[in-house]
Amino acid sequence: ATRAKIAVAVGRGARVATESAMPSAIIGLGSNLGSREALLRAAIRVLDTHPGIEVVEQSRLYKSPALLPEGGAPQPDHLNAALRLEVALAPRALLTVMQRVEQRLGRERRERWGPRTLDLDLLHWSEGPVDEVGLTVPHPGLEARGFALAPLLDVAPELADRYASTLAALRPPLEVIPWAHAERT
Ligand code: A4P
Ligand code: MG
Repeated sequence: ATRAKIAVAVGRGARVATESAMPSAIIGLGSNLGSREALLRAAIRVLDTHPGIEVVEQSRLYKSPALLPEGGAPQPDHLNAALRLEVALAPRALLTVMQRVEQRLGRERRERWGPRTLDLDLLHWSEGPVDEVGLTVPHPGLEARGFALAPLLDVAPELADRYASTLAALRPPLEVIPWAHAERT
């Protein structure tokens, strides 16, 4: 969505939207089934068409082996990325939009941690922590997951003080893949 559309969404009397005036969200995207990169790209496009959401930055694309639950069957590698969004929505409303995008792009919700066509997680919210039923931000898994932290830091350098040493200690098995070539690797 354009900045003009967001200014409309926040209503009359709102200050002209500038980068610093809008709350920002960092969201993580993941896919390990189907046309993985195409699904991530489609999710980015759909999110950006929402009148209350503007995609302002996109991370590099990362490939990593699936982090599995104890005793879990093997799964295909994941592709992960992160986006910085400027949003004119409350975090709960943003999560609802994210879940609709997951459904629209065919996520099969069979089992927790199961292979998924598309997984969208709200990793960070600029206005502070959120702790509601069904919504915890920062995302509870963030500090343990290199595949979420690495793309997050691509688009949120202001969070390096908080997370860079955690990411370095994890030494995750991540590979950076050029966007638009992942399906050929
Ligand atoms: N929920 C609460 N807080 C949040 C938040 N900040 N963002 C609730 C998103 N959702 C949040 O999520 C279950 C419920 O979490 C939602 O109803 C929402 O109200 P889900 O997406 O349905 O379930 P899930 O994704 O299967 O579980 P979870 O715990 O989110 O797993 P993750 O963190 O998504 O991990 N390995 C690699 N290499 N790369 C991956 O991306 N991903 C996973 C899944 C496992 N292994 C992986 C990867
Ligand atoms: Mg999830």
